[in-house]
Amino acid sequence: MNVLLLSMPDSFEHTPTVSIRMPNGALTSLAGNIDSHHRIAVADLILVQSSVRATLEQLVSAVRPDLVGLSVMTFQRKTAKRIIALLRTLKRDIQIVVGGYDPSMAPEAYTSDDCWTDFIVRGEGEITFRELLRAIEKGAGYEHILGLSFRQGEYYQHNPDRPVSSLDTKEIRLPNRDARVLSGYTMLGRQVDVIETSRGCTFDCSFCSIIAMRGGTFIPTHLIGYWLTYETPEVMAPALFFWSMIISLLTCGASKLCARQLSTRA
Ligand code: B12
Ligand code: SF4
Repeated sequence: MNVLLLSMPDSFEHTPTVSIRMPNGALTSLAGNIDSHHRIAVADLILVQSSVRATLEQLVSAVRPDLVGLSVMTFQRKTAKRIIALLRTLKRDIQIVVGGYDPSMAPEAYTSDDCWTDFIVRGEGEITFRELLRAIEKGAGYEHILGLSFRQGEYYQHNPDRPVSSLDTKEIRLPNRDARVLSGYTMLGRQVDVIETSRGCTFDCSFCSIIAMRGGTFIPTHLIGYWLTYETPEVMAPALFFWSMIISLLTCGASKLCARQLSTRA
C-alpha cells in the first residue's frame, strides 16, 4: 500500500516557526513500525506553512496514497478537518486515519458529518497502525484491533483500548527517518532532529493530556538504552532535541546520551 503520513501545519504563539520547526516524532515512529513492503512518505506540514494546499496536491500526485494518516493536537482540529476535506477532493478513493492527542481524547470530533474519517487510532499508535494496514490488505475486518475505531456504514465501532506497550518486548521498533519527504527542520536557525527518551509521566496533573493518553504510566529505561545502543550515532543534526516529560528523573541516562553524542562528533 502507498501510505502518506502528515502532521499539521499549525504552530502556537509560544513556538513560532521562525524559532522552531521540529520533526513530529510520532510519524517516523509509525513509519518504522509498519511492514517493510509498504511505500511510506512522511510530511511535516509545519515546514510548508504558507503552501499547504500546493504541497498536498504535489504529494498526492507523487505518492498516490491509498491511505493518509494525520497526527492532530487539540488546537489543530479545525485545520485537520480542512485538510481531510481537501484530500478527499484530490483523490476520491483515499482512506483517512487520524491519530494523536485530539483523536485519542475526543474521537467523537472525527465521527461527525463535517469530518468523515475511516479510522481513528486511539492512544499509542505503532502496533495498532501496523495491524490496521495488515487488516486492510487482507480484507479481514477490524473488530480484533485494540485501540481502533472504524466506520461501519452510518456508525462507528469503538474497539476496546490498547494497553500501553512496556517497550521491552521489542515489539515497537526504531523510527524510520528516511521516510521524510520534506526538509528544513530548524531550532533557532540550526538544523534539528528529535530523539525520544521516555514515554509518559510519573505525575498526574489534572489538566495534562499525558495522563489520559497513557494512564499514568512512565517508561524510561528501555528507550534510553535502546537509543544509546542503536540510534544516536546515526542522528547527526547539529542540534538534537531529546524529549522526555521528566528528563530530570533520568539524569544518568540523559548525561550518557549527551556524552555519547559528543564523542560521536569528536
Ligand atoms: C516533543 C514535543 C514537542 C516538540 C516537538 C513537536 C513536534 N513537532 O512533534 C515541541 C517543543 C516543538 C512541541 C511544541 C508544542 N507542543 Co508538544 N510535545 C512534545 C512531546 C513532549 C512529545 C511528542 C512526541 O513526539 N511523542 C513521541 C511520539 C512517538 O508519541 P506521540 O506523539 O504520543 O504519538 C503516538 C500516538 O499519539 C499516536 N499517534 C500520533 N499521531 C498519530 C497519527 C496517526 C495517523 C496514528 C495512526 C497514530 C498517531 O501514535 C504515536 C506512536 O505511539 C509531547 C508530550 C508527550 N510526551 O507525548 C508534547 C505535546 C504533544 N505537546 C503539546 C503542545 C500543546 C504543544 C504546543 C502547542 C505548545 C505551545 N503552547 O506552543 C506546541 C505545538 C508545536 C507544533 N506545531 O507542533 C501537548 C499536546 C496536547 C494536546 N491535547 O493536543 C503535549 C501532549 C504536551 C502536554 N503535556 O500536554 N512539542
Ligand atoms: S507532563 Fe508535566 S503537566 Fe503532565 S502530568 Fe507530567 S508533570 Fe504534570
